[in-house]
Amino acid sequence: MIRLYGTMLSVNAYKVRILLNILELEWELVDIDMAGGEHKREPFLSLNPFGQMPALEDGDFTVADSHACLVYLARKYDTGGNWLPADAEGEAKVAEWLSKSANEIHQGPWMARAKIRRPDAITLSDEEIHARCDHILGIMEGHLAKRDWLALERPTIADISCFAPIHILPDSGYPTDKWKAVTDWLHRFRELPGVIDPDGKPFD
Ligand SMILES: N[C@@H](CCC(=O)N[C@@H](CS)C(=O)NCC(=O)O)C(=O)O
Repeated sequence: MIRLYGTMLSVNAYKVRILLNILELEWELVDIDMAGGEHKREPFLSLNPFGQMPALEDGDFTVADSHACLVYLARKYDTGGNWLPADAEGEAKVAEWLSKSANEIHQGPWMARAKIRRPDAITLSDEEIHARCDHILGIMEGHLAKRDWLALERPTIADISCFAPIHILPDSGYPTDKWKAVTDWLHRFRELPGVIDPDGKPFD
């Protein structure tokens, strides 16, 4: 049984929950008491010394970081390579967007949500966070105006990773509907079989 360490509110764990559900894998969530600091002490630190969620355990194998978890699950269990292609060009294109997700999307859209949940920890102004969201969503808008999916002709783990923080962005006070191509992409992604909302339910 695969065990995902995280919380239902963690956006980075949400990325991994989406793929686990799409691949119809058997798994369980090991709920981490973030308020109580469980992720900052052992035994969690042995899974991820950075003290961040998510981490994943599959038998004797463990891996931390949402993108590493996505890569592992896709390579191990999606043997057709649909979600993570094995050819150099395809894999590089997916990596391109995983990198954007870990950097620009984390520093903008993810931060918007983090500020609402932990205003004590995030001291950036709303203006700065919204400017960062404008920057990355503007680039995505131009990119998605010409294609349906971020990396390839089909959805990949790059779309999963970028979808999670951008889907929940309106709840953090940033309107994504001003970006038409991004809005259409979010809609297309929600329609895919197995995609779940942050509560773990299928989209209506
Ligand atoms: N690069 C990491 C970032 C992980 C991350 O920031 N996780 C958040 C939850 S969504 C967390 O654990 N925050 C608690 C902390 O940093 O103390 C990933 O993609 O997994």
